[in-house]
Parts: sequence; structure tokens; C-alpha cells
Amino acid sequence: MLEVAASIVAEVSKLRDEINHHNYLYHSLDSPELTDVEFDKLFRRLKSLEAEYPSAVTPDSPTQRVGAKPLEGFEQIRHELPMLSLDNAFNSNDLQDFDRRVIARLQDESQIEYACEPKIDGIAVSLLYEDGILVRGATRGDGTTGEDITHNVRTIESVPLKLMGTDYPGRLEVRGEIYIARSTFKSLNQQAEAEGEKPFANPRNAAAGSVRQLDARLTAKRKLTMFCYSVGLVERGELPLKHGEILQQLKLWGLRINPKLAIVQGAQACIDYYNRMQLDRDDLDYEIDGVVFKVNSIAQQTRLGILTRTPRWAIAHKFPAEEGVTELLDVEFQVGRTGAVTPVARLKPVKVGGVTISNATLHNMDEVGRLGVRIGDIVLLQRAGDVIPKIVGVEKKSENGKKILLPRKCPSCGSDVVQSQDEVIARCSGGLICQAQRQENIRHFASRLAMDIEGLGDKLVLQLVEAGLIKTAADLYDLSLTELVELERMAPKSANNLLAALEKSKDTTLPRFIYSLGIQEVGESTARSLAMHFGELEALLAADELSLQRVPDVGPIVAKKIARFFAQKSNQDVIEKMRRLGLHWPAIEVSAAADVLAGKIYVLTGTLNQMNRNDAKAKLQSLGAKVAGSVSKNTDCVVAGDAAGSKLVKAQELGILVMDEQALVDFLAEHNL
Ligand code: I6G
Repeated sequence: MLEVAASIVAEVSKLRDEINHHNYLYHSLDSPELTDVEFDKLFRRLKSLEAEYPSAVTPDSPTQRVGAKPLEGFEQIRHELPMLSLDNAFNSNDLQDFDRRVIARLQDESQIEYACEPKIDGIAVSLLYEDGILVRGATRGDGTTGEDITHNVRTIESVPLKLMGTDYPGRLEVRGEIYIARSTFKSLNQQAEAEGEKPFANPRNAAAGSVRQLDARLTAKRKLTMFCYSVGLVERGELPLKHGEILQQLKLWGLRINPKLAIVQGAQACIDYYNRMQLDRDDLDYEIDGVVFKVNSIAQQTRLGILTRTPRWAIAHKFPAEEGVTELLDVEFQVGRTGAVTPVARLKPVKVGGVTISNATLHNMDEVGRLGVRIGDIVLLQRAGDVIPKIVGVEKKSENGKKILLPRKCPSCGSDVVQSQDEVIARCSGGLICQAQRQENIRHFASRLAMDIEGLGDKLVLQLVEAGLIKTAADLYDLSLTELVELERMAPKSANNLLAALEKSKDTTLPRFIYSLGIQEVGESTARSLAMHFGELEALLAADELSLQRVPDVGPIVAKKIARFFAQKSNQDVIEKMRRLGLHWPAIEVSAAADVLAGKIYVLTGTLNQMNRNDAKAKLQSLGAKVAGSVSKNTDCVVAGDAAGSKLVKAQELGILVMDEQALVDFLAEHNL
């Protein structure tokens, strides 16, 4: 009996190794050795053994890629090391400037070795391997916090569930780009059309939608793939000392890297690589929007360090925006959530970079004047990556072109449109009586980074507003099943799901709640600063402009907008209703924190690895410190990160307190920051 079990275990293990190996050859190296039929035979044998001996099933088995049960929602993941973004170069001069900056900072080098790769137009993600097993996949999110998409990442055949070999670090975070191949995208869209569904606009949108599916079975059908381009966290193990060699090592562990990786010397060779890639671009089975150059030596990368959120040792050289020419048929004015009235161009449909464009933004009336564009003109369009296309010029004037005029009344509610002296944007003065503003406001409230109300999409918001069921976001929490099922195309199951999602969203956080209110100029990061500073909503509501200005990142203009928002009775009523209907969040302990460093002057120098410099600055400021740019005898403390230079030396000469990054992290943690 025991012997049989041992032989089964051995067979199962051998089959898994074989399947993983052939998966790797097929999906990562693009050089299969088995026919599909031969591969399927191995796979079916493994499945049947696992069905017969369920105790032999392990989570890293290739049969276990797709979970059976959809998730209820996405968990937030805080990246242990922030996921940075890249600085951009838009031409050869920018690239040469970058190279000169690198040389100047390193002082001792005249020609730098660079690793070059295509920049995939996909979705940045992080994979975490513990003892070689994939334990987590997360989106980049805002670089600090992303979403847990492990269930979806597991379905991607080119992502190993278990690393090959044995010499990998105990904890290894691999970063890269998930995308959908052009060929796959084409067949997905053909299938969507055949089934009467709306096709995806482009491969990037299709990939983005697919990694954010709650049901991994749907993700698996989208046939995503991934190229790995760097590592994040590395613990209990060592990696090679050059970026290119690290990537080659990742490949040996079974991860997929871009075959176009090249190591070159100096800026001119980078420009040559860029030109080659621009020529090859259309022949690739994936979309790229430029190329990325990285200083190859990790020691040099460390010396160069990070500037806020972008490494000084890497740059993305973007391809120029794709352009097209078409006729401007009409201009309509759209009203946004803050009442901004924006001219939107309706165009004769035209293909730009493979995508059909029929709308483009004209930004504001100043831009319309600057371009001198009229309805009927032939215009020049630009489309860059995922950005909304814009009109950048007039190719040919129409003989009887019609002048574009800002409407005097809001196209949505008929209130006056006003243009104040101090901004170029015209606004509807209707406030919450304006249906368009209401709709946009509620859409923002429900959005992913705000209250994240699953299932409450744009169309449903429009339906609810049009049916008169909701006027403000607070009314969402008053909706009843009876009201919902009376809406067109609303089955009882969907209505119940929406009510459950609304219920779930009531349990939120103060930063999210503040962000969801849609106060002008208050994005996610300012909302977080406000929450950290005031700790509770009441204190924020009571704050005047001066006290608002004490919050990091809040200047006089933003403070005025925040104070004005909370002074409005209609906004107070909405907030009061939300709280009455059950929205709640834990208080944030600000303790006596706000004054702990009052009057102290801090200086940050060197590279911080556990947080970016802006975050460190904001946190010190929230404790009352002033953060200065240079060291003087008035400085109280210098926080010295890696490769700190002259400021550290000066601090030591002046006998000023110096703390390293870990001491800062510990100190902030003591104050709940
Ligand atoms: O967004 C990115 C695309 C490609 C990257 C990147 C990359 O390397 C080929 N590398 C880094 C380090 C970052 N973003 C931050």
C-alpha cells in the first residue's frame, strides 16, 4: 500500500516537472518541443492521478492555476518597496541629457553600460515568491498600494507557480508587465463580436480589465502573458551584480523576459537601439510605446539613487504620439464633476495607430483660440498610449468653418456658465442641481480608489440619476430592492448584488471617504494627508483655511477650496446623511503627534529605500517638523539614506544629530505613521 503511494507520488512529481518544463519552453522561450496532443496527454494523466489521489494535489501543481470560486472583492496590498515610475525622454536630446546626468553623478565614468528593453504597453504588476512558490500577485496601483490579484496571476501560463532550480532567494519579488498579445487580442475581439458583445478598444484595456476580474475563470480565458523586467524585494539570497544578468537569472528560474533585451555602451548605442525598435515595432506580437534604458551596474544604480518616485538610473524613451488627420464635425460641451465645461470634438472616424478615433478633447476655450480651429476644418490628431486623443493643429481650414462658442448656459441643467478671472476653465454654476455634475460626482464616489462600489458602473449611475432615484451619493444608501428591480435590465440578482456592494462599502477608511467626496484639487494623496493630519472628520470639518494650510501639500488655493466645500450646507447635509445611513471608518490616531516635532528642522539626504522622500517629508511635517533642503547650524536632525554625501559630512562636522532610514521608520511607526 505504502509502496503504491510512493510510486504514485513519484509519478505525479515527474509529470509536474515535465509539464512545467514544457510550459516554460512553450510560453516563456517560445520553442516548444511537444505537440499540443503530446502535452495534453501529460496534462490529462496528471489530472486523472490527482482526481484519484486528492491528497497528492498541491497548490503549485500546474492543474491548479484556476480557482473555482470567484472572489468577493480585491484586498489592498502595501508594496514592501514602492513600485517606482520612470522618467521620460521624448527625443535624442533628452536621452543624451539623461546620459550626461548619469555620468556627472557617477563622476568616474565616461561611457555607461545600459540594459535596453522595449517598453510594453501593459499593466505593471509584482509577483512574490517565497521559497520558490508564487504566493502573491499584485497590481502596481499608485506605487505604494496595489490590489491583490494572485488568483488571476496564477492563471497566466508564463508565470511559474514554482520557480525552477533551487538557488533562488528565500523571498523574491519580481516585477514586470502583463499584457495580451496582439494575435490573442484579435481573436478575443472576433469572439466578442460573434457573441454580440462589445469588443475591447485595445489590448491594454483588455489586459487591464482581465487582471481585475473577480472570477479567475474569466481571466484564464483571456490568455494573458507577462514579461518580467526587474526585481523588488530580495531576502535570503543574492542576485548578480548587473541588471542584464539578473534578468538572465530570472529566465533560468522559469520567468519570461523580453528576448529583445540588449546590453550596449553609451548614449549613441541607446539611440541606435531605439531606432531599431521603432522599425521592428509593427512586427512584434505586443504593443510597445517606447524603450527603457537602465544603467546596467547595480552598484552604479545604488550610487545614483532615486529622485522622489523615479530612479535616476533609468529612463523611458517614448515613441512619438501617433497622428492622424480628419474632419472636425462638431463640438459638444461636457460637464464634469466639478462643473468644468469642456469642449469635446466630434470627429469623422479615423484610424490612428490601429484604433478608431471619433472623439478628442479640446481642453478649454483658450486652447480652441490658440489652435484657431473651427467646425468643418481638417484637424491634426495625436494619440499617445492610453491618453485621450487630442487635437493639436489645423491641417486645412474650411471655407465656411463655424466658430466654436462657449455656451452661456450649461448644456446639462441650463444654469449660467461662468468663467472666472483666475482660471482658464469655464464652469457650470448649477452645483448639485446640475444632473451632469451629480452624475459625475456619484461616478467618482463609487469609483475604485474611492468607495469602490462593485457593480455601480457609469450606465447604472446614469439610469439611477435619470430615474430620479438618486440626487447625491448619499441617496445610494437609501435605495431599496423594490426601486432597483423596477429599473430596466435590472434582475433581482443584480439588484441584490448592488445592495450588498453598497453595504460592504459602508465599512471604509477616512482617506477613502475624503477622496470620494470629490473636492476640487483633493486627490488620493491630499485626502490621505488630510486624514492623517486631522485623524477624524469632525476636526477636518471644523478646520479654517489657516489650519488647513498646515497640512503637508495643502497650499492657500487648495485650503480655500476645501474650506469652501465644507462650508456649503448642501455638502454638510450629504455627509450627515451618509453617516446616518451607516458609513463609518476607524479613527486615525494623531495623538499629540502633530506637535511632537514642532519647531524642529529636519534635512533628508541620500537614498531612502523603504519610502520615497516626499512621503518621508510629509510624515515629518505632519509631526510638526520643518523639512529644509540644506544643513545649517539651525538644523536639528539629518536623516541620511544610502549614499548620503556632503550634507551628511556637514552634519557630522556641525555635530548635528544624524539618523539612518531605519531609525526614521521606527520613529514614524511609534507615531502611527
Ligand atoms: O514601467 C516600466 C516598464 C519597463 C518600468 C520598467 C521597465 O523596464 C523594462 N522598469 C522600471 C524600473 C520601472 N518601470 C520602475
